[in-house]
Amino acid sequence: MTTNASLCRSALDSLNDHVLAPAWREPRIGIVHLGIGNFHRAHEAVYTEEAMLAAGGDWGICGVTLQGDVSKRDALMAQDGLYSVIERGPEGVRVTVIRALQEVLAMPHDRARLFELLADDNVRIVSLTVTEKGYCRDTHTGDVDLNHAGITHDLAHPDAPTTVPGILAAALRQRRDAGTPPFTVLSCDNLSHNGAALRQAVVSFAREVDRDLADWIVAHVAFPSTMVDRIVPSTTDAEREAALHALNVHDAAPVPCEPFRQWVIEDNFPTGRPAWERAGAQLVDDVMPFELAKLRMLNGTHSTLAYLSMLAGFRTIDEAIAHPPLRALIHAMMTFEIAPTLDVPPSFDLLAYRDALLARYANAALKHRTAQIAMDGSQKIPPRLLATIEARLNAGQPIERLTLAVAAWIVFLRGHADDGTGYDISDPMAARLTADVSADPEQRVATLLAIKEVFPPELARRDAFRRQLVDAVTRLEQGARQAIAMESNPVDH
Ligand code: CS2
Repeated sequence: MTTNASLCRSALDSLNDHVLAPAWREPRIGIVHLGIGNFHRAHEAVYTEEAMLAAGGDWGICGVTLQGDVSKRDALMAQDGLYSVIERGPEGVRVTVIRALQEVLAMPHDRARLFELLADDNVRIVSLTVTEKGYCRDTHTGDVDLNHAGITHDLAHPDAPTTVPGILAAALRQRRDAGTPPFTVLSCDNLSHNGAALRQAVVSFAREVDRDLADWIVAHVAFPSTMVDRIVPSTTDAEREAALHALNVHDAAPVPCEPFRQWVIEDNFPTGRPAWERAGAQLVDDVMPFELAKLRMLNGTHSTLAYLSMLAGFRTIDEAIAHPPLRALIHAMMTFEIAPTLDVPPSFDLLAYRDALLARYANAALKHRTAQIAMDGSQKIPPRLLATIEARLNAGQPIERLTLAVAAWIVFLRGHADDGTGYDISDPMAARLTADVSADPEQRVATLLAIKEVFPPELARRDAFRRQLVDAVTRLEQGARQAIAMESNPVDH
């Protein structure tokens, strides 16, 4: 059966089998979310809808895209904010239409409406998934990077901000000036101490424009930390077809994801929050152990798999993990090099966590592209891999597999796989990262180690690290599959 109908709220009655629960009261907007990408739509939005179904509350979401592109806004608004989440797992496919998203805005076009909502005291949470680069930080100080073009713009035009720190500072200034209680700012990005990192970026930006505002933010605004987890690839035609097949209406913006999801949240919301615990979120006092475990175990091995795969020619994570030597390498890397750096509560079984990750990677229905994970390496490598390497070096422990991962990124920057297939380097620092095309690995490693935005100088100075990196780059240049096989021994070095 073919149809021309598209998803819209008036068609929800015919979709009762594809919503979380048929009864639904349209909420007012209580959350503004910056960075309305696939991740948010398959994660926080789903938790929030379930929380509203279980416990009520006006926690409708207004999603904001910051990239100047109106196509996502238009596609979602044409569907009244509805879209389907397509869970793909070993048990099959489940298609659910999510209703929590009430409005979508595109910056800078909808600035007036965005600031109207940010001033509305029914909006009690501003959450974010803007990826590492959205924080515009100087990686060493953690303050906003005053040389960042967007920050320079926003400091010159604080009433027409374009960056995340600029938008949040302007919105909080509005609240302070109007005497409205501030919203809670909730980072959902893969950064260590994401709440504190965001607070520092916002406060350091505010300090440049208005010292009192900076002090007011420190005194009054909560920035809880979170650990977010769900593997959410980008959308392809396969999802649009799956949605049409299941719903018999067109969905231009479905989101694929794995069945697994996890959200650990520091419970610090002075003006309230949805009952996310009713949707399975863990509300805790200290997120740190969970955050670091996820960042180092999952994201660290994801990036490792991504760069080695780009060289060896594996297009998806499941294809990569099905290659026995690569699986053995990742297993050993987690067991011997990453898990020992983590200080988790006794109830957190790191080896079970490792095994669960390997099982998630093996999900052949998901087709999570390694090229997607390989993007933005300059932003991802430091928290995912370099922090672990530093911890191990400080403890006098070996770093072979972790170093191979960083070396794989360096070789990846040459722009082609071992079989000669070319690919683009998508990274805000791409020009600098690819400037040195010297054939000498020692020279290239030295050039990259000198980039302070990526490599902390204390680490770059360590001879043992530099030497091992040069060795690993040399081995990888002789063939990634061979280098993987050499590192796949299941032993602690
Ligand atoms: C991935 C993450 O694209 C990437 O860099 O490592 O998006 C990963 O899938 C999520 O953090 C899983 O929660």
